[in-house]
Amino acid sequence: MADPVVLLERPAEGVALIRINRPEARNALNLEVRKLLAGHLAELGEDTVTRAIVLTGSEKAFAAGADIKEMAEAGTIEMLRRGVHKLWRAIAGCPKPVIAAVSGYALGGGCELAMTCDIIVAGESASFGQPEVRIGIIPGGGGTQRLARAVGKYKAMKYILTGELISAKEAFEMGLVSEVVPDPEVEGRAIDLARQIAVLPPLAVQLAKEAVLAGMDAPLTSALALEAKSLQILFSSQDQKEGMRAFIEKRKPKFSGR
Ligand code: DAK
Repeated sequence: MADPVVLLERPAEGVALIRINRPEARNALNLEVRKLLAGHLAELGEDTVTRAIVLTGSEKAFAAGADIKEMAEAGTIEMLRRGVHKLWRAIAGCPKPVIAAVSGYALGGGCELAMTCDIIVAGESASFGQPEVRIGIIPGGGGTQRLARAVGKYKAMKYILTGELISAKEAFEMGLVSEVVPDPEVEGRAIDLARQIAVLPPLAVQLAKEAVLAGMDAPLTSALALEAKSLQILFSSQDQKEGMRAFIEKRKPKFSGR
């Protein structure tokens, strides 16, 4: 059987691509897939070559949610024992930019997975949603919080309480996705964005991601203090000197990642 998660090392310099590969189950996220995703993201987060990561699925589904068949008969203690929330944390904790390339369905845990990414590129016929309520549960991978933070209380409530799907167009209009592109261009566009990020100074990229994410959870004054400190820290980096000197000397910068 084909690997349920495939890691493609270098579709472009400094870029890694992770593909969820269970098309026969609409890429439902079973434990094996989640563990593989967490493992790959942890490894890519640490290696010195990867600068940006693209996470994608197949043509019909980015991921249709957690694997319903795997959890249908589970009890509370079994759910506790599986520790799935720890895997979610590992996925969300990647220090490098992760770009979701979404084709087809991104539902339930699939929508939550996309929302742990930093940029979401969607195909025109992609659809998003948190339909958990329809099967007797609620979003458990961050959906109640990340969707409300992304689109606001009233839109989030509408979709979480009805389970109604969200078209790519609506998702873009409400701020749930970064860009909508023609279906055949989704992966290429995501790789292109990753390539743009991969040539930038990685410390600045990392601290920018950290400041945005940590700042969203903090009061404005603390968030602004975090931003100021992160900026000051970057003045110790060689890449800051190189970037600014290259601008002044009218040449292309050569970033070292230091
Ligand atoms: N789980 C398991 N199998 C799934 C699946 C899923 N989520 N989605 C699709 N499949 C399987 C179908 O059962 C079918 O399998 P066979 O019958 O061929 O064996 C195959 O994929 C093709 O599906 P369909 O025939 O239904 O394909 P369609 O193209 O007609 O429809 C669809 C695609 C995505 C609209 C439909 O399959 C669908 O509605 N899927 C379910 C969507 C859903 O309800 N998603 C939410 C799941 S609940 C947690 C954190 C998070 C979560 C849980 C815990 N913790 C931290 C503890 C998350 C929960 C969820 O995501």
